[in-house]
Amino acid sequence: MKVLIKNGTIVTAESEFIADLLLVDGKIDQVGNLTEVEADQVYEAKGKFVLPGGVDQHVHFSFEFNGAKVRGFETSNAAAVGGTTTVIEFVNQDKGRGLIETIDDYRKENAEGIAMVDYAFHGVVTDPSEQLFEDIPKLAEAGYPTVKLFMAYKGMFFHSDDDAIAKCMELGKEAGITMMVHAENADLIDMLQKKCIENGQVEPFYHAVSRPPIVETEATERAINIARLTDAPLYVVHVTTKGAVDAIKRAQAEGMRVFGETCTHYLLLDKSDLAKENFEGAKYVCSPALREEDDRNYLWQSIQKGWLNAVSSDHCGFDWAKQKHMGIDDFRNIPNGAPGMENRLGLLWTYGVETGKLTRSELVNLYATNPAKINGIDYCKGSLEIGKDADVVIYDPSGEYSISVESSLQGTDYNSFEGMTQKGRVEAVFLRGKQIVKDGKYTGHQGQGEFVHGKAFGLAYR
Ligand code: DUC
Ligand code: ZN
Ligand code: ZN
Repeated sequence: MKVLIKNGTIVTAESEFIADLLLVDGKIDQVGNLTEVEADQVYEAKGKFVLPGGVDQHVHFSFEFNGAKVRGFETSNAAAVGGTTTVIEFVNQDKGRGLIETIDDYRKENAEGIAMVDYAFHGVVTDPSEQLFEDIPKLAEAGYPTVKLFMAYKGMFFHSDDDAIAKCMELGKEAGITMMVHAENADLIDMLQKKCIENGQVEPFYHAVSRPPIVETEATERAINIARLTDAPLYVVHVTTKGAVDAIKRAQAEGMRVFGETCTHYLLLDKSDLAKENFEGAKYVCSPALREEDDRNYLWQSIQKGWLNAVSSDHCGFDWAKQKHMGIDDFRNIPNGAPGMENRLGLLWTYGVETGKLTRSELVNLYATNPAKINGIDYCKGSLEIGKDADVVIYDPSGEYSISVESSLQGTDYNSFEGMTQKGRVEAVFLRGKQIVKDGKYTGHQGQGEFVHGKAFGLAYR
């Protein structure tokens, strides 16, 4: 099967130029002036931008909070219409089992035959047992070269102590496995939460009050110190605050291999959203908490300067009417997380590229190329180089749209970015050469997504 995308402006992480792109049997085959080439499908892309399919390295399709479970891979067509062709999902280790068997089983039951975009996995440590430690050197062979540990969430089954982080780093570095942390100080949050509740401060806004920037800064610094002690690389997920970015910058200046990402909602939403009336604020309860303007501005600067390496969605699809309402009397019971995989590219385009904060190449690097490298899937994903998977997005920069839950495929009853303007839109998407989005609408089918085998020694080791 040959697809010829003609006359578009091809955007790579380095440059942009007008050219044709030929996709053959699911791979990028040629880039250039291809007027003589015959194809089964010709797509006219004049005036449009041709981007690599996005890699969203931080989505939750199985996260559970107080018994509430997020929407799963059956909603992954929302990623596709948002220009993401690969998602990387976090899978909690089953207690008493190793990570590899847990993820293998999860993959068969929850992703195969259901996913509508390609997918890979990060393991999440819940049980720092011998089984886990024996698995770490074998993770790359299984295709799962990244592992996350939660420093936050005291008392919850997925919380990890510092000794587990150190042990995982020690073992991981030999095998090229990247350790990732959710960096927030669990003890301090627990103390601040109790204080709020004792004072009758039970509303969603106090979620943010009990998780101030300093709890993230402290944990980020601690994680960096553990990485220093063990001489291992570190990847910090969802960085939201200046103090944490500065800790990462200092470590990088020392020559340490410390990397980080931020997420669309931390760039664009505000702590004041949590104060919305009639429990609307619960829609914005995610962790770390939303910040204020000074931190947001610093995050934009951080992605411009390369202090942070990627922008993810941290998509976490709880609904508001039932699940978020579990915390109507106590913000601690509101499931943490916000949906967003559908809007990542449109938002970065509108509020990054269109405002002059990002070049189109910087956007491509942050939303596709770097995430592929970080997770060891850049041998096939994240760029439009010849030989790579033909995952291609056609972005039409014309027109303005209003983001709304009404048109959303995320399967939740709200959209975190409701009412915000989006400039341009994802017009078409090809997944390994097959068109899965036409005229902005999903046209693929369940099970079309395939597992992507992650390789060891990702960006943090290069
Ligand atoms: N934070 C969230 O907001 N959701 C999922 C997990 C997390 O750490
Ligand atoms: Zn997290
Ligand atoms: Zn997350």
